[in-house]
Order: sequence, then C-alpha cells, then structure tokens
Amino acid sequence: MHPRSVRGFVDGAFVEGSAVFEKISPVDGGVVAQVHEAGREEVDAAVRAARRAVDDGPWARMSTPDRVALLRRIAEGIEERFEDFVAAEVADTGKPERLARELDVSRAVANFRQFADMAATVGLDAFHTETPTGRRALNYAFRKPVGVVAVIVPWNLPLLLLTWKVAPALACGNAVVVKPSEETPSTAALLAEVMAGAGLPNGAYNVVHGFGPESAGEFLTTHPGVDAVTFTGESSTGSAIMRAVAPGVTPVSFELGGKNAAIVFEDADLDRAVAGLAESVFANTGQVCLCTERVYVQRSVFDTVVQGLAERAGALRPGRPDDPATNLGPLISRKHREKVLGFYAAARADGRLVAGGGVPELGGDLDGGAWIEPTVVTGLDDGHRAVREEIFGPVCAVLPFDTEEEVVRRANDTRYGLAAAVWTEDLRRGHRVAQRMRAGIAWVNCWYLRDLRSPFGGFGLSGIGREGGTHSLHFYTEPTNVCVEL
Ligand code: NAD
Ligand code: 6OD
Repeated sequence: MHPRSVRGFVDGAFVEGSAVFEKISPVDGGVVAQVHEAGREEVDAAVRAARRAVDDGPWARMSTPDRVALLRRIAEGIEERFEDFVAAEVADTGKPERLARELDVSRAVANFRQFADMAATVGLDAFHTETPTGRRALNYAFRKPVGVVAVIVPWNLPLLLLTWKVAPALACGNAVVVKPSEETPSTAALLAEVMAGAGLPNGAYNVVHGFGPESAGEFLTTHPGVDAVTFTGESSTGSAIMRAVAPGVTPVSFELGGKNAAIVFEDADLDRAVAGLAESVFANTGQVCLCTERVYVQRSVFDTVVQGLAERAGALRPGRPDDPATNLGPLISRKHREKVLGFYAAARADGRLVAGGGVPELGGDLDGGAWIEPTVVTGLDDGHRAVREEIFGPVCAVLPFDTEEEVVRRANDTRYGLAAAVWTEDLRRGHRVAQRMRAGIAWVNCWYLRDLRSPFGGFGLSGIGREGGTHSLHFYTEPTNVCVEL
C-alpha cells in the first residue's frame, strides 16, 4: 500500500512541516505514512492561531448552547466516518480492528457527548456571605477559558486519549494545539477534517506532528503563548515537561505511568477473577496505563489463578488486525519490544516463566513486525525490577500473599499510584481494601469500567490532578470570583 501523507493542521488548513519522517507499521515493518514534522516556526504559527481564536472572533464569541451543539456535531462527524477512524488507528497501532471499534473510536464519540453534556449543565459556585459586622455579599465564581491549551498524548490509545482532553478543553471555550505521538499521527489529522466539517472556527483545533526533545513537543511546551499543558505519557516525560513549563509557572495536568496491582482473595469467584485479570493484563497487548502488572493471589488459590492466567495467555491469537480471530496485536514498535524483552529476560533469570517469554513466529511479512508473546511470571521478589518498574507490555508477575494487612502494604509499596483491582465475594472486604489503595481508581470485581464524570488520574509518579466531568472543568477554566455587596 502506498504510504499516506500526514500533515499538520493550523488555523483551519493542512500544512507542510519543516521535515518529513516515516511512520513504521508494527504489524509488518512497512512504511504506513510520511509525516510532516513541525519545526519551531510551525509550532509558533499554531500557537498564534490558537491565541487569535480564543482572544477574538467567532470561537471566542460563540454562546455556550452553540458550542454544545458544535461538540455534538463533532461526535456525529466521527460516527459518520467511524470506519475511516478505525482504519487509521489500526494502521498506526496494529491493534485488532474490533478493539479499535469497541474501545478507541467509540470512546472518542462518547468523550465529545460527555463534555457537551457537562458544558450544557454546569452551574456556578455561589456563596451568600454574612459577616459578624452585618455586611452581606453575593460571591460567584465566573469561569473563563484558560486560553491556549497544549495537548500532548501517547500512542497506546491515540484518539481516545486525545479526545479525552480536546473535548473538555473545547467545551470550556479554549483553543488547543495537539501534539500526537510520533507513532500515531493519523487520527488527530482525520479529526481535523471532522472539526472543519462540523463548523469549528479556524484556530480552535490545531495539530503539530513530531517528537519530544528538540522537536514539536519541546517547542510547544516551551512556547510562552501556551497557557496550560495537559499531558498523558511516561512519568519521566512528565518531569521534563514540568521543567520546560517552570519559567512560566504554566499549569499542568498529567496522566502518567502505572505499576498497577490486582489482589485476588481466596473467596473470589475465581473464573470471573481470572477472566478479568487476563483482560487487565493483556488488553491492547498490555499497553494501557491501567493494565495490571502485579497480581497478588492468596496462597490457597495461587496455583489455580496462575494456571488460569497461563491458559488465557496461551489462548490469545496474534494476527492481522482485520482477521476476526485476532485478539492480540503487536507492540507499538521494535524499539518498545526491545525494552519489554529486556524485562522478560530479567524475569526468566530470577523467576519462572509459566507462559510466553519470547517472540512468536507468525511467518511471512508479519515477522517484520513488533510481535511478542503474552507472558506470566512467578517466583519474583517484590524488589525485582519486573515487579517495580512499568513494563507496558502483555506481562504480569504473580505473587502469593497470606493476609489482608500484608497485601495492602505490598500493593501500595510503589512510587506509582494509578489503578488497583480487588477480587473478592466479600463486599465489606472489597470496599475496605479498595478504599485503602493508594491509587486514582480502585476497581472491585471489574476492570476499566467507569463513569466519565468521575475523577481520573493518579497518585505519586502516576500524575498530577484529575480529569473527568467537573474535574476537567476545573483544569480547563480559570474562575474570577465576583463579590457584590448587597
Ligand atoms: P512518552 O512520554 O514517551 O510520549 C508521550 C508524548 O509526549 C508523545 O507525544 C511524545 O512525542 C511526547 N514527548 C516526549 N518527550 C517530550 C518532551 N520532552 N517534551 C514534550 N513532549 C514530549 O509516552 P509513550 O511512550 O508515548 O506512552 C507510554 C506511556 O504513557 C506509559 O508510561 C504509560 O503508562 C503512559 N500513559 C499513561 C496514561 C494515564 O492515563 N495515566 C495513559 C496512557 C499512557
Ligand atoms: O479512559 C480514560 O479516560 C483514560 N484516560 C484512560 C487511560 C488509559 C491509559 O492508557
């Protein structure tokens, strides 16, 4: 197939970059796209276009009901081109088409509808004040867009994570400059077509492509015209961005890495627990920040759970994304596979691989891809690097425990704090343990299920702030408290 050309989008028009790089398919190693990389000048043009859009013109003057209607038209626009989005996401990531349909593109539609609802219904914080000396006043917090928002996102759920930030930013009246991952540029560009078709005024949605350091990511985060940065990606990149924005004291919202624990008590419904655990470990080839990488299992049911997980790993079918039998995609790149294989080697040296551990031979052109076996490890200590560091692949370490107190301590013994899952039929224990998790979300008998109005984010190295529902509203607006003496 001839590689597509993916360009940036600035002030309502597609633009060339200062250089072009190749996007490589993780399925077979072929070139899927020629991507226009934004240099400093192109990034500057995007930020200026966004500034004009928020300061004056049709976007700045648009009423809330019109903005809400526009967000709903964007959702419809994605639905109308649903299969184009699926094809673009699959070409970049290699994920099974079914996953792109059921998760990535569906959630993009839901994100726009969710934040349209929020913008339509949100009220003002107001307080009636009476002082001891008898003065009375009405205080109300009038919310304004924060301004130009830089949106920097990773490659694992490209459109889902991008729209999770772009939808609330636009719902609050901001203009955005989006920097998608260099690995997954395509759906951000396609979304630009939908935005234009829905009637979004020029400059409200801009896309710059490129890498992080010394490329579009750095040029954007160091640009003095950016009023806020919302970022999803690795914790170390979050640190670099914090340093970049420090001179301007620019607000940040960070959704970063995780080393998520699941806890299986002996009273769990084990069939359901093993099915849920397998999904939480292997979904999207383990490339979801919420994926479980540490599984603590009460000793009496340890062997049953290990065997169940190994069977589920062995039953996964890697293959072409359009084959309905495929339920496991490749990793995003050969480079990422080297990193994950390094953890497999360390786990093999110090523990026992009960499933996987290598690279599958799929034959033909697929052997040029970034395929890897889903893997289950036992026999590692809590201090092992495969138990402490984020791997971001289809792998978990399974570790035995004896008591509730012990497992709470061990599960929380991490500098990350994104997600946790508790599997038990004892509801009181489920609530008790979930509440004690030092994590942004703690599931009981489920995984990756949540209301989009609820807070999403992490403790420690897993991030700064929360997004979702009115939590997003707080990040994407600045209030002026108006105090009127009565
Ligand atoms: P990454 O941090 O390498 O890259 C993310 C984005 O940041 C990309 O667009 C990249 O080009 C850009 N970038 C890199 N360096 C930069 C810099 N110095 N300045 C500005 N931009 C820069 O992450 P990744 O490898 O694309 O994604 C995987 C990571 O993302 C994992 O750690 C995963 O846990 C995390 N993640 C977290 C969440 C969450 O919600 N907490 C969600 C998805 C992914
Ligand atoms: O579902 C979401 O809203 C979200 N932010 C998910 C993050 C997944 C990480 O890879």
